[in-house]
Amino acid sequence: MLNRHCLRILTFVTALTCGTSLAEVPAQALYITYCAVCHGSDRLGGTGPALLPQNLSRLRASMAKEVIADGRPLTQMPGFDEQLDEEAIAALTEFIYQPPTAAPDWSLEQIQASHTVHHPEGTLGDRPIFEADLMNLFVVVEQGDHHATLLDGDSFEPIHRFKTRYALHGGPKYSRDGRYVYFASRDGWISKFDIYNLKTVAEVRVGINTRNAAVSFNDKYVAVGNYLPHTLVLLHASDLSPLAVLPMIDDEGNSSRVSAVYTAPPRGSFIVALKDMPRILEIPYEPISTTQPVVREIQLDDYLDDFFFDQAYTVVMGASRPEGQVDGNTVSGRVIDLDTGQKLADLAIPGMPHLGSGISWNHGNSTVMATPNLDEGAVSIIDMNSWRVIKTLQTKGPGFFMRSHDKSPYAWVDVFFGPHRDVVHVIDKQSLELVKTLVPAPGQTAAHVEFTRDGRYALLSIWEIDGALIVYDAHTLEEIKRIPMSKPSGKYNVYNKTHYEAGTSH
Ligand code: DHE
Repeated sequence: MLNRHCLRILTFVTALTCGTSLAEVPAQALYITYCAVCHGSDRLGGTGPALLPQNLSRLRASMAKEVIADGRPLTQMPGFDEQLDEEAIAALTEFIYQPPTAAPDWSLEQIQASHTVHHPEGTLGDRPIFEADLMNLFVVVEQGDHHATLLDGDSFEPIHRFKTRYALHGGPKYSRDGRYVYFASRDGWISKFDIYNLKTVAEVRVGINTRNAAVSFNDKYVAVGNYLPHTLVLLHASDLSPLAVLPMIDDEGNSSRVSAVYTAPPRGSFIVALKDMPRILEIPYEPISTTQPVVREIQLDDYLDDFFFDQAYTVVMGASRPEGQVDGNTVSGRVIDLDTGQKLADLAIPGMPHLGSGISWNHGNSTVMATPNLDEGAVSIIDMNSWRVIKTLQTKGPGFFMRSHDKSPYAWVDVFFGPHRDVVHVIDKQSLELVKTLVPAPGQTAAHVEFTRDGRYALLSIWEIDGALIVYDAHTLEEIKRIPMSKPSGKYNVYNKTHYEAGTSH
């Protein structure tokens, strides 16, 4: 018996053989013929990524057309310009940006069906198969060809380069001993990689459009936040087997996307930011294993996401989306006490602070927090006792990532957007002044700095397909080494991440 897909292909083939122009073939039939085998008949993804509006929100339609016509270099995506004319490519593009008729779901059964254990626990050796300071390793994500490089943080020599899932997002997370690293892809894949043995040990697909993953400080659980469907998924960290799917639905039946999930080691809990509900959720690590996790709700006055936590995880700063007005001042953030659930302060920062990229350090008798701004060329420096903005530094354009290290006198901030995206600013942490502006590769985006374990060197990405990782002496600000890489994005030092360094994102 012919199923619906066969029927569509048949309609399409018949249309062609009858001399019908491609323009008359329904876009859905084109999709089934050319795309479904890799991207799934329901557009939820397969060997290729999901092709739904939510997954494509970061790809311009003009670029999508180019990819359909010419393919994507260094991936399995071929070009179709010989089979499809301009009108057919335009119709296909329009089709993939249309929402599906029914909201797609991704159930516990589908998660279970995707779960694969390549190397069960105990089957691989317990010692690293290479020599290096295991606490000074970096994982560098290379977006250009969807790979990651394990880099020795002393010699700055790559140890191993391996394939990742398509379009990783958010920082990869380490187990406490630094042996395992967990990656999340925007398409919902979570992968667990054994650094000692240089092997991916388990994988599971937990959603259709995923935000990020967090690992509990007791190394037992992985929590993953999804935009699609509206769920938080809890996994066993040992083999990534699913434990629970928590729909983000309130008593009235309203549901919300998860903006991000964070682990809060001193609290022994996960903290969940919601995009469409004015509340924060807290889920203690225990008793998650009962599959009836306790969920504490903190009600808010407005919608907050993009969180920055103080080092003790007693206070969270969240960005208000959209920003509000209090006493005639623009308020773009709130400070919430996580124990009492009370609002401590409004943050009077203009524009759109990128709090998730914020860093903190001691300054005089206080602690300050600095955040770039996604809307404006400004870095806001906030006193964490008074919650007042004590300084606003003008930069050459909106920045995305900020970084420092306890042992470094400097904080680095990139200029991610605009004509000066090749520029990186260096800020003196005591004078709170810009002391140097570097242009590492004129005309090429320079972004995302991370420090070595001892803070002596700062590593920066030239965020281009033919890009590079540049190693700087973090004191003299001189370039030490340039390592070619394919659009390197984030880089993550095992020590700084597992010790929750104040100068790095957590
Ligand atoms: Fe990210 C981290 C949200 C766009 C690269 N990004 C995060 C985190 C959040 C977030 C909540 C922290 C999670 C974590 O690390 O576990 N990012 C968002 C957005 O809401 C936004 C603005 C829009 C979106 O489409 O998601 C966004 N992010 C981007 C990009 O366009 C970037 C530059 C390229 C990309 O990879 O898509 C980007 N985000 C990153 C990186 C981190 C990140 C490299 C990890 C930072 C770190 O150093 O830890």
